[in-house]
Amino acid sequence: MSNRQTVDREIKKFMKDVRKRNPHEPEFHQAVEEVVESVMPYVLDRDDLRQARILERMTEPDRVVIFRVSWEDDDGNVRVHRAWRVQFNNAIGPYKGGLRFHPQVDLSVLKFLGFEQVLKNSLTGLPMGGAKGGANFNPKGKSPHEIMRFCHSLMVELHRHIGEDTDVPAGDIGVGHREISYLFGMYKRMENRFAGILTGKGLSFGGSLVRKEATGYGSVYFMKNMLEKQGESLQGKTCSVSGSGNVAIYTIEKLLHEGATVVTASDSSGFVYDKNGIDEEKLAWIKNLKEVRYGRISEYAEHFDGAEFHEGKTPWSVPADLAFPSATQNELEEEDAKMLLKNGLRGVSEGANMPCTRAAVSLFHDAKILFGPAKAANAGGVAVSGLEQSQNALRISWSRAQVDRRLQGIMKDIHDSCVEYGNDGNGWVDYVKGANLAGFVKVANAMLAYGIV
Ligand code: NDP
Ligand code: 2IT
Repeated sequence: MSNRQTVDREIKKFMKDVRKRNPHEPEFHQAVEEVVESVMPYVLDRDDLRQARILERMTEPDRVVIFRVSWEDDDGNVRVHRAWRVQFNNAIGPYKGGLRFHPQVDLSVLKFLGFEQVLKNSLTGLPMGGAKGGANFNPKGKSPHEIMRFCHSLMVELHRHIGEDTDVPAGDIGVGHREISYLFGMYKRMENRFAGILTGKGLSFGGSLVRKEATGYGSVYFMKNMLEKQGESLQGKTCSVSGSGNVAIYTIEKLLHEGATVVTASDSSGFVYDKNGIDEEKLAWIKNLKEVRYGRISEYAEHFDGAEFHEGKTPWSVPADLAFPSATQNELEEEDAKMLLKNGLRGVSEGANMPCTRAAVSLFHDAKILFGPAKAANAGGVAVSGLEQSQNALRISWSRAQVDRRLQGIMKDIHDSCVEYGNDGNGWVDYVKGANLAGFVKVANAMLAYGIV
């Protein structure tokens, strides 16, 4: 066993090199550092992994494709954007991971997401490598025709780099059912092939039941598993949710099924606090607002009595038993964590990718509350994407109940892997360490088996 000093020295040395090799990529450094802190003691004890420089190889993407996307807006102006596909690691299966359309997308964000995806996909137990892509394109305020032209133009390049046995993109922030449909339509036309090259497709053209709900449902199943281990349930718990997109909506829906009360939702303009709770009827209204009308969450407070809109704020000042950050990275900071803990917080399930800063996570750990890290807690989405790939390959469709049962089984298995690798021996589980180590070991062993490639 390496002693703590040696471990700390090696982590420092490793991170110095990562920062030097990848300057100006703070999100990527953040994601790598968290993993390296978890896995370094294990790596130092395995000569084979050290000699093969597995950690160095795993933090370097297999390849990054960068390309221009030109398109014409409704006023006839030519617009130019940049898009990326980061194919991070395919040791255990074809590259798999979402596409994000957001003005703040850059290489750092996509590398952090791609790196996380490698370990997340490994945790699902399904044969999927990790990738991420997207563009610095802001879908907000664009007409449906503009979105269509952008998606079509993007696929004209992307089609060369993907395929059902190569790389299978899906949705993420700013990429939902509408965008996936446009992307799929152009791929099919260009290649004259109908194949499972994207997931999150419409149900009439190869999509899977429960894919839309999977990330949010999975995040709640993960919390349920953590609570059950403590002999508790979701029944009667007060929950705060951030975001009001795909993940947030189906997190709220499953929390309602489980008898919890949800008092917040948000978007980038602020959050709504509904002290009476968001019920099924109000949730149906939010779905229409966000999935059909593409409107703003502030309208909720205008529509429902007793609800307040807090402009420019995040929901973490509201007292809650459980928090489900489900919007974006670093949206829950140290001060938010302090406030939540002061107000009696008992658990967090990260629906978004890396929504809590490292300082916030550290406070949650010190307080020994339940903390489900993103790569475990939000793995339900990509897991059902994997099930969509299986259904496409078999040319069959499973029922809603079949897919949901598999999703619940996968979330339980992920939970149990985290417990196995993250148990401190005194009854407390470090789910961050557990998820990082369980995800890492499988990919590392596969890479080792291939030799130096
Ligand atoms: P959506 O685009 O459907 O929703 C995103 C939500 O987050 C919106 O409410 C959006 O508000 C808000 N948001 C986005 N960026 C910011 C920001 N910079 N500041 C504040 N709020 C912001 O995306 P998803 O729900 O699909 O994704 C949410 C998170 O979940 C992301 O971290 C994503 O990577 C992660 N995830 C998604 C999966 C999926 O299957 N979709 C799977 C696993 C993880 P606004 O509309 O105002 O921008
Ligand atoms: O972050 C994620 O896991 C996703 N955006 C889903 C990826 C996928 O391929 O379904």
